Amino acid sequence: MSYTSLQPIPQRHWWKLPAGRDEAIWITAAYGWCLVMLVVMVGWYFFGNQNQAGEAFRVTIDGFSNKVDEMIEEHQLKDTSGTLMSEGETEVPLVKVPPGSDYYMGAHQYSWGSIPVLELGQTYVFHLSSLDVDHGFSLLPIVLNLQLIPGYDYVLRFTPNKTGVYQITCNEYCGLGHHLMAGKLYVIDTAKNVILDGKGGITGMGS
Ligand SMILES: [Cu+2]
Repeated sequence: MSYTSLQPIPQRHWWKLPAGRDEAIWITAAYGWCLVMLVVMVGWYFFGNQNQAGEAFRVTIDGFSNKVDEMIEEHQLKDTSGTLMSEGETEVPLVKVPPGSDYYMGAHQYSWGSIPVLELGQTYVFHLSSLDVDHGFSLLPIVLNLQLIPGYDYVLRFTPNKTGVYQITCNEYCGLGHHLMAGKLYVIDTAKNVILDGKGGITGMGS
């Protein structure tokens, strides 16, 4: 039979009865697992490469914006005819900084400002910030998510280990054009002739 609140409970002080064997095993196992997870949670900080450096600096929007402009001015790619390379309706510049150097990415409504072209296996120091409101930097298909807040330079040391075209999306609602805020990042391998195909992709992969 079943009990409802209209009927008296089956036994007074039922919570004082000793736990059954099954229940005791379950509680012990769950508690043990909690302790394991507690240790592992701290362990993740020391093992593996999944942690970011957590390095950030206070900056001014104008100061950061100047850094972005200077970088684009100096390192925007040129095609064989010497024409500056860009993509899309809004002519987003393709920028290739020397390996080991800084890359300044200033997110703003509703663009990422530039398209990085990186060499496989080389380390770059990314500086990520916003030039207006809060934005979210999301690199796909790698699941890397960072919050970009105006006035802070978030430093990310990045060493790509796979060639390809990566997507950058904004994952923080930033205004009416938020859904348009899709960017991209190329990882090429010049030594192996995995290079830009000039049509929004790369060529020479899988050889
Ligand atoms: Cu957004």
